Amino acid sequence: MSEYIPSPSDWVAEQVELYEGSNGTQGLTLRETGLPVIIVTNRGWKTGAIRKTPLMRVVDGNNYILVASKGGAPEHPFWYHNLTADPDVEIRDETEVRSMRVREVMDPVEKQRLWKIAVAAYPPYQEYQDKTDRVIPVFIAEATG
Ligand code: F42
Repeated sequence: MSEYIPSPSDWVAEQVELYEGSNGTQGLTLRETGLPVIIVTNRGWKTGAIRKTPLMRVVDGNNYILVASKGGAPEHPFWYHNLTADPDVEIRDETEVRSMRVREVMDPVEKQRLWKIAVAAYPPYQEYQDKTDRVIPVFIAEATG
């Protein structure tokens, strides 16, 4: 069983600790925004380690939209590479944990539709995209089985 390596970014690791440690009853929002957050458990493509990545909760029906924004940084977040290498993840949404499979959304029409939903849920995503020439990737996570 691979080990869990917490994020080196303290506030992120602390949110995961509180969210998971409370079985999905605390630490459920992005700090003072009050906006809901999910925890995506993914596998490090280099280390094989378990990584836990909080993301904004953006839903499309029963699916989740995962936005690799990283605050509009010039490079993708590491978890983008993890998901690309191994699309099988676990998503914790409060007390519910589901096995899901992700795929990067490549079709421009589908991406436009999902991007609109994501920006409506978390408007800063648009600011992030406006401030970088990196095209922010979007994944859709669908239930497996
Ligand atoms: N980030 C987003 O991109 N989108 C969001 O909607 C979002 C919401 C959010 C809400 C709450 C919260 O607490 C954080 C939130 N974040 C959001 C931040 C998100 O959780 C990540 O911290 C951020 O996106 C950066 O992702 P990252 O995977 O680049 O994280 C870094 C800090 C990290 O964990 N680095 C590790 C390290 O040791 O430096 C490596 C992690 C890793 O996956 N390593 C791979 C491995 O094999 O283990 C190898 C990776 C490689 O390519 O080398």
